[in-house]
Amino acid sequence: MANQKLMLGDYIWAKQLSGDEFDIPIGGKIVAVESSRVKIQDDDQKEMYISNQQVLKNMHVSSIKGVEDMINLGDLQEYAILRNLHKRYKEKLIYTYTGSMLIAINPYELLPIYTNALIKEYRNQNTEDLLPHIFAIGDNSYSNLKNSAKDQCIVISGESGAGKTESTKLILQYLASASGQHSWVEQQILEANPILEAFGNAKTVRNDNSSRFGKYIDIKFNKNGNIEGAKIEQYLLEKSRIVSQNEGERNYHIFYSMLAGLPKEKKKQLDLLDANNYEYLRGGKVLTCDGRNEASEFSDIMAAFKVLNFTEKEMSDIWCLLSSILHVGNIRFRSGASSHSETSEIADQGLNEKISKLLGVNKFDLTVALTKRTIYASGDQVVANLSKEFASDSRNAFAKGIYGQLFIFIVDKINSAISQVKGRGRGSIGVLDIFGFENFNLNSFEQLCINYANESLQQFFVQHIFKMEQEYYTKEGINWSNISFIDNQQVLNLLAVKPLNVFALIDEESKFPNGTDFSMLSKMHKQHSSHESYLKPKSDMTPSFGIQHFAGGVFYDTPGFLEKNRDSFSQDLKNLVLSSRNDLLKDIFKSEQNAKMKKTLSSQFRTSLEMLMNALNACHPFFVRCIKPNEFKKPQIFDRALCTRQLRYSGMMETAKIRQAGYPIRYSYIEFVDRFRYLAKGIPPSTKGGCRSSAENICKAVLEKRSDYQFGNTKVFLKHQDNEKLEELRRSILDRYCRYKLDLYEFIL
Ligand code: AD9
Ligand code: MG
Repeated sequence: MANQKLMLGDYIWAKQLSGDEFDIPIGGKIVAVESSRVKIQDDDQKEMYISNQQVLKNMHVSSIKGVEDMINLGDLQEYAILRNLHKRYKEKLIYTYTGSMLIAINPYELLPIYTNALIKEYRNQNTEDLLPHIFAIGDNSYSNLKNSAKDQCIVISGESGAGKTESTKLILQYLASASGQHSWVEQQILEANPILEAFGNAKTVRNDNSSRFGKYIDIKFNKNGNIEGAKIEQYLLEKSRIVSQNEGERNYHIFYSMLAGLPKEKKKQLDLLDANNYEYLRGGKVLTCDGRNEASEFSDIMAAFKVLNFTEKEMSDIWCLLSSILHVGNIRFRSGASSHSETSEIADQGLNEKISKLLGVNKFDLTVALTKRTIYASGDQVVANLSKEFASDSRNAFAKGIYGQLFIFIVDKINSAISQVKGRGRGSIGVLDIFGFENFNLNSFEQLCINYANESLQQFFVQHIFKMEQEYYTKEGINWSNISFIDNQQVLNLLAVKPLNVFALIDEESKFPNGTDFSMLSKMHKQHSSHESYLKPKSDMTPSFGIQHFAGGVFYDTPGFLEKNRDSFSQDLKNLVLSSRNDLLKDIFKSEQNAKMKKTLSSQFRTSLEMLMNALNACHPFFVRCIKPNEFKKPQIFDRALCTRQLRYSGMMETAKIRQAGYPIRYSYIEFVDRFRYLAKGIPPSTKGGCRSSAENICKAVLEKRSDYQFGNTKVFLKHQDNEKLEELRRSILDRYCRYKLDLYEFIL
């Protein structure tokens, strides 16, 4: 924006010279003007010099003030979205709408905005008169349900530590309070959470209370709008954490709580010592978690178990299985005596005895199940010895299998307590707290599943915002028929729809006895290389393939894929648990026993994802996008690059793209007349009224006849080029005036 007059007090957008990876323009207020540069103050109150060449344009009035709903940003661009959030975050306004979507930026401090009094305000007043809030989303979904009897869903997404689980809890708190009965089942639904968090959350480097599974809680309401029950669906618990943790991370909270909270006699009976005695708890080199009091957590968990009808026997069996897992982790193998092949045996027979007793199995059978493997081939059975290394793998598979099944059992048990719903009722509100898009240095099968889920949700989301944009045009009485948008159906087809799609190939190879990660990869390359969303690694030697996801390209390392997908628990281990005298152990593997052919992990996951998508599609959706503002878990720090990345991953920036396809610049008639009335002759000030016809006259006088602009019921809708033309003319008129009489500038603005 060279050769133009920049003025003190103006708000401008400027290109940053030492910008971050995204190079998003910054916004700021001019606080000093020099001949070839200006000094601006940004949203962190930082001052910096900007050369005239860096200046892009003046800020739209809506951006200067900031808006509660980004739909009202007159210039909806990435930089405007980012600045609006930044400005508000600094003012401790962590919530901002984009239509019915809510953006929530983790404050990393306790704000005084979650009181019961506030819940009442959101319930009793028009939410449009109140600040954007997670309670308003709860309230809108609840009111919608009551008024329309259509099922509602709230999709909460964001990356690890962004605040999804906290938001989920706040919504549940709101719904329980709003529906207002304080019934037993409400209590039970709220008490499910401490149990789920104990068994499914852990300290990670990103979040001290990271959920390692996805969940969908569907809350059912009766005809009067009271909570009647709920159903929890869980997705893809991270089982690898049971046996190993990265540095600085822990195993699931429940282990530490159990060790801190169980009475002495019980611990003795289970042969439990302190946490540092267990290999499975030592992997990450940390045993404690800041701000967590394990003993008091334990009593909360016990109380919650009781509320959810877990019997004394079940609880006792749960401690028994968890203790066994810890003991199993301490099993070491040594090479066996046989000289023919590599064999192994359990080094510590005392430990073997202890575990056998706890699990109610024969100690000889336990040794055999861990150190040998029966191979079934063309009707014959051959028993092979396992080396020390393979025996350790088998031990880990055993521990992961037990914990995984235990987790499923616990969720089922909770469901049996809370899902006693009679009849159809009024409908339901579902809350989805799911893992966001992931792209690490090393991505594996789990990331492929997670990103596939996000790809499906993105499709759902884009369709929704596109519809929302259309509805806005309709409301304004504007023709929107020529607007199209790009969706990600292509990627979904590649992953799971077209013949021999990525998941189908993985599954096929998993079932094929001779299938290997390598044979799977070569089939994959052969089948999909020409697909536009399929990425081949730079070198043919690299064992990976890539997918161009909506949020960026991700390469997946294939070693281990088939093993993970088979999710196998050897027949030997299965036979062992089925021979157990421990009721719970037998019970949790019952479903495994009945299934003739075990389903692969990806087919289980795809089935549950399909069911989820069907459920969501039948609902009126709300979206909550949680944003992590910085990597330090600290309040008041807004890292622009980090936030931009998340806004893009979350698809939030799609709203800008869809907007660009239509009429991106909007002014209310008053704003328009205030800003541009000097561009045409004889236009009265906005205070005199008649703004719509004034706006029409201005456009007629300034813009070309063939220009594509429209007059809506409350706003003028413009394309970028027309807006620029108006701005340019305005600047040159101001410039001319300013040379003579500076005051007029204030007057016109
Ligand atoms: V993960 O993908 O499960 O690892 P979440 O669920 O997105 O992650 P979580 O809700 O657990 O993140 O939030 C992380 C931490 O941020 C919490 O433990 C709180 O310390 C903090 N947080 C999140 N939301 C709020 C809030 N509204 N107010 C205050 C918050 N603190
Ligand atoms: Mg979470």
